[in-house]
Amino acid sequence: MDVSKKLKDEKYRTSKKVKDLKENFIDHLNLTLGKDFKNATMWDKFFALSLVVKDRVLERWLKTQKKYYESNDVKRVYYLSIEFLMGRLLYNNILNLKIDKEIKKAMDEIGLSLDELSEIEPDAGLGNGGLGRLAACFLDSIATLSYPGYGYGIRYEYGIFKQLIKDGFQVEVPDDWLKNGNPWEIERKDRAVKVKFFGRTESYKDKEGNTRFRWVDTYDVIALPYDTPVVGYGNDVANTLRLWSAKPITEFDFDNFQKGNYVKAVESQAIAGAISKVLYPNDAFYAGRELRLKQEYFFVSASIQDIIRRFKAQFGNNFDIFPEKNVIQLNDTHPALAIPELMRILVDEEFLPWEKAWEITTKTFAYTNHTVMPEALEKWEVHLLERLLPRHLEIMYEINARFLDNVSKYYPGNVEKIRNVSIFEEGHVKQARMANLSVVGSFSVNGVSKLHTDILKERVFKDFYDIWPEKFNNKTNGITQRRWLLQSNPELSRLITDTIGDEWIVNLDHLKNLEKYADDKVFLNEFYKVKQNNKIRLSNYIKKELNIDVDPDSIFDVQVKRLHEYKRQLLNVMHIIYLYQTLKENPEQDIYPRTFIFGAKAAPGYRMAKLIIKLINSVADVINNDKEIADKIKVVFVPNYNVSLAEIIIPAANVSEQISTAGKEASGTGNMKFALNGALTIGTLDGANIEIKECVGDENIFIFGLTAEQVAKLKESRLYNPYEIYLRNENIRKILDAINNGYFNKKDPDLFKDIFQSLLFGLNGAQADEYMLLADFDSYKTRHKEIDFIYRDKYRWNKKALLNVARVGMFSSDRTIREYAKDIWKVKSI
Ligand code: B1H
Ligand code: IMP
Repeated sequence: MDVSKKLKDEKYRTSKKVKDLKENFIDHLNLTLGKDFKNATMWDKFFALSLVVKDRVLERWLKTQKKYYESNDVKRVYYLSIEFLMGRLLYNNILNLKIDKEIKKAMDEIGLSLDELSEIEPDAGLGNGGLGRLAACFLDSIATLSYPGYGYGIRYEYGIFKQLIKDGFQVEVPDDWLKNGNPWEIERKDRAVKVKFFGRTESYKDKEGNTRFRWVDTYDVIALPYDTPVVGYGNDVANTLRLWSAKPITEFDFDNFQKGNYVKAVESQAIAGAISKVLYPNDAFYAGRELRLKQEYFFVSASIQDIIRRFKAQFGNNFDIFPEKNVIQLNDTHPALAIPELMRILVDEEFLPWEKAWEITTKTFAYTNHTVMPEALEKWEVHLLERLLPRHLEIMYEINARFLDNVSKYYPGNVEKIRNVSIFEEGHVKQARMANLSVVGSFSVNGVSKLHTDILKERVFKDFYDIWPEKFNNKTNGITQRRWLLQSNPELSRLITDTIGDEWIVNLDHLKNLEKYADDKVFLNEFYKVKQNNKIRLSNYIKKELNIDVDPDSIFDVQVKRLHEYKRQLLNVMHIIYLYQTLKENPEQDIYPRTFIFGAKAAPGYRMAKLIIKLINSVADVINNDKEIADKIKVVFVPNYNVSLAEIIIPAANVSEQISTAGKEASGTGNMKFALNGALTIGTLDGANIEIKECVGDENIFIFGLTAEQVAKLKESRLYNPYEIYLRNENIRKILDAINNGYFNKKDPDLFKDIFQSLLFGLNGAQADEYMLLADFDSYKTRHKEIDFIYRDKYRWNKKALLNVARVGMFSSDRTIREYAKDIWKVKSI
C-alpha cells in the first residue's frame, strides 16, 4: 500500500502508539526511501525516523499556520538573522513532541538505538557562535510560549567549517551538511521571489503627475525558501524557520532566457548560486566583502517581500495597520538593509507618501546590538552601495538628511553631535554606518546584558541616547533549558524531575525548589554521581577521538567558545604554564589533579587566534607527555567545537572559564549553560557574568580582575605598562619567556614570538597587551588556587554547584522572550 494513502489517515499520521510508530518507520524506509531493512544504511534509518517525527510535526504546523491566518488579531514577530545555529533536530523534536519514551521503545523493538540514530544527523551549523545560537534558542522559546513567530535567514549550502587539528594547527574543511539530503526542510517553490541587484534608478511621472522613482536594468536572482518547522515544547505549536536559497533566474523564467547569450546566462547561474553558498566564518569581526553585502540584501529583500505578501493576503493594502500586525527584530546590523528595503517597497511600489512610509517603518523595526568591539561594527563603502543597491543608497541619504535636519533643530550648531549620529561617515572613503541606520530606523534598541546596555547608553550610542532615551532597553540573553538541560543532560534532568517535578522544563524558576537540598548529603551524593557519569561520558569521547586518557576524578576545567583575543584563552594557557612550571620546580607540590579542556574555532583569516590554538596544542603536548607531572595536569584541545560537542562537554564541566576583558563580552551565553549544568564559574565582571553572580551569590562564583570601568580608566590614563609588570612579576616573566624561547616548540623555537611581542610591545600598531591579560593574571591565579582548595571538600563544592543550578532560572530564554514580547513586540500568545 502506498504510504501517502496511509498518511491520509490522521490516526496513523499522528499516532504515538509504539505499534504505529514502528509501522510508520518501516513504511518510510520501504516506501518513501525504497530500502528494505536489510539493505538500509544507518543514514536511511535516521532519515526514516526523522520522517516519522516530521509527520507528527507537520500536522501541528498546518494547524498552527491556519490559526495565524484565520485570527485577525494576531500580531506576528519576525526574527531576521544572518545566522541560525540550530544543531541537530531529531532528538530535539522528539522531546518537544513528548514522544521520546514511545520512540525509544519502538526503536528498541526494531533493534535500533535512538541515541545512535540521533548521532547520524549532521549539525545544522549555520552560525558562528553566540549570536547564531541565541537565534536558535529564541525560536525554541517563541514556539514554546505560543507566539506567532518566524525566523528568516539564509540556507547556506556550507555552514561553519569543520575544524581538523593537524600537527597542532587548525585546518578548515568545508561543511557539506546537505550532501545526503535534509529530512526537516520543505522546499516552497510557490513562495519564491525575485531579488534585484545593480542597475540604476530613474524618475518618472505617474498619472496624477507625481514624481516617482523606479529601480531598473537590474540583475535579478531568485530567492527560493526552505521551511523548517520549529516545534514548541508540549503544546500544539509549530512555527516556521524560513531560509532562502539563491537560484539563477533562468531556471524559473525560461522565456527570458537569452538564447543568444548562452555563456553569459550560464555564467550568471554561478553568480546567483554563490550568494547562498557559504557562511562567513567570522565571529564579531567585520570584513567588508561584496559577497557578504549581497547575502545581507538577498535575505532581507526576500524576507520583507514575503512579510508584505502575507500581510496583503490577510489585510489587503491597509498599510496603516502594518505595525499593529507585524514587528521585525533585527539580530544585529546584518539585516539592517531591511529598513531602506521596506521604505523602497512602500514608497516606490505601494506609492505611499514618504512620511507615511517612514512612520510605518519606524514603528515596525527593533534592533538588537550584540557587540561594542569597534572591529565588528559594519560600515559599507558608499561606492559599493551605489553600484549594488543604487536606490537604497538614495533612500538612506534621504533618511539621513531628514534626520539630521531634525537633530540640528534641537542641537543648533552642535557639529560634533551631527557628525556622530550621521548615518554616513565622511573621510578618505565615505562609508555608511549600519548601526546608526539601525538606531534611526527602529523604535527599540536593546543590548544583551545590563552592563552591555549601560555601555551602549554611555559610550557607543551616547549621542543617540541623548536624543531618544526611551528607545533604549536591556534584554539579558537566555538559553533554552529544553536543549541545554533536558536534552544534553538526561541524568541531571531525571534527578531534578524526580526531586521537584518537571515544571522546570517550561518554567525554569522552579529550580529554586532545589535549594532545600543544598545540605542534604544523600541528595548531594546523587548530584555528584550524575556529574561523574557525565565526566566519564566525556572521557570516553576524548579517549575514542583523541586517544588521550583523562581521569574523571580530576577537576574538569573547561573553556569552550570561539577563539578571540578578547576572550583570553591565552590567559588560561598562561595559568596552565604557571602550574606546570611550579610542578617542575617542585614535583611534590600538592596540586589537585586537573584536566584543562579547550574547544575553539578561529576565523580562518585570524592569524593570532590560529597561533594561540597551536600554542594550546603545543603546551598540551609537552605537559601530557611529561612523566614527572602527567597525572596532575592534562590539557586537551577538542577539535571542531560545535553545538553537538557542547552538549557532551558542558554537562561534564566542574569549572567554567568566562574570562574576557571586562567590557568586551556583550553577554555570553555559554556562561549560562555551564552554571545550569552545575559548573562553578571563574570569570570577570563582564557581560552576563555580573548577573549570574547576582543570582548565585558571591560565595558560589570565582570573580577576578579589573572591572569594565577600571579597564576603561586604565586605558584612558595610558599608564598601563605590561612590560613593567613583566619585569616585576617573576611568575609572569617565566611564563612569557618559556613561550618566547621555544620551550613548547623546540622544532621551531621562534613560532610563538609574536605572542610575546603582542603582550609586551604590541603588534601591527596595536597597544601592548590590548586585552590586559597581565593586569588580571595574579587575581586569576589566586582564584584558581581557591578552586583547587575548595574542590577537595566534596560537599562544600557540590553545595555550591547545586546552588548554581537552583539559582539560574532567570537565564532561560523563555524569560528573555517574554520580555521581548511584552516590552518590544507587544505580541500575545495564541
Ligand atoms: C556576538 C557577534 C557577531 N556579537 C559579527 N557580535 C559577525 C558579529 O559574522 N559576523 O560579521 C558574527 C557575530 N556575535 C555575540 O553575541 C557576543 O559576542 C556575545 O557576547 C553574545 O552573548 C552573543 C549573543 O548576544
Ligand atoms: P505562509 O505563511 O503564507 O507562508 O504559508 C504557510 C502556511 O500557512 C501554508 O502552507 C498554509 O498551510 C497556511 N496558509 C497560507 N495561506 C493561508 C490562508 O489564507 N488561510 C489559511 N491558511 C493559510
